[in-house]
Amino acid sequence: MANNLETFYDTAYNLTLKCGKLIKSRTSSRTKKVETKSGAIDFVTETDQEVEEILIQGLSSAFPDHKFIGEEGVSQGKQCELTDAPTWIIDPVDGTMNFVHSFPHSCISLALFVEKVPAIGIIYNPMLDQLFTARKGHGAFLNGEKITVSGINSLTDALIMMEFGTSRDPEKRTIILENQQKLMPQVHGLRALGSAALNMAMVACGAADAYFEYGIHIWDIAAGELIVTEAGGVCIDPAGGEVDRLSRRVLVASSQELANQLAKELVQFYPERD
Ligand code: LIP
Repeated sequence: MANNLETFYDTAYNLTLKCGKLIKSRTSSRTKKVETKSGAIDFVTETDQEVEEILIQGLSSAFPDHKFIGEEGVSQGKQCELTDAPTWIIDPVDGTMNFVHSFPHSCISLALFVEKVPAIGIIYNPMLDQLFTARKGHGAFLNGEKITVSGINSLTDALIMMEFGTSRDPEKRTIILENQQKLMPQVHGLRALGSAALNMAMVACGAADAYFEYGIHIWDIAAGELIVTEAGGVCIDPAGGEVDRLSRRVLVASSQELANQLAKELVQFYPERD
């Protein structure tokens, strides 16, 4: 499988660069075709759909026995089922709201899971030419340079990423505001890039120290989990304990100590599982 992983990685890498060019060529367009999905501000564009099709077509022709979980396929009714088979987990444009507004923080998030654990992770922001990569056991990289988490192990020294999300659920919104109120006096600062994958990439390269969110999906976090852990960080459930990739909840941090402190502080929210 090791040799195969190299082939899987090389094929995914080249397809990601090809799709990045497509996204970058369209980011400044003011005539994007935008539709809504689960709610009034949960957007999908023709670029999201086209990139997912290119990735699935390219990977399935190269590896016919591989399976796929893609954001747009699932939103059109395909199964979101993770088996032991090699499975590509795809968010074709993570940060679609940012893409719609030409705000340059969107990325392709692509991961390969084998026997239900991540083996390859790729996060590519073509607008800023940031290519985050990881292969299990081989470390994490930004544009080919090795990256590591900050190692910060105290909330009082931490820059925390958290999101407002694209759901207008009043209970969730209340809990987001409660967590902002609780954390603001204790941490260095709160930030939101509008992309789960890019938030996780910031933790992986030490530009932020932790990120948590309720309401994300496996395709938002699949690549980021491996890139963070290969950079020396941790990925857990926001209440502590093992991450459950279909629970729509995630917390990553530069150290277990920081993860535990943050989990202890958070007001919890439990979305309906995928
Ligand atoms: C986005 C996530 C982000 C979340 C947004 C949205 P999308 O994914 O990356 O963390 O806050 O609500 O779900 O929809 O742009 O692929």
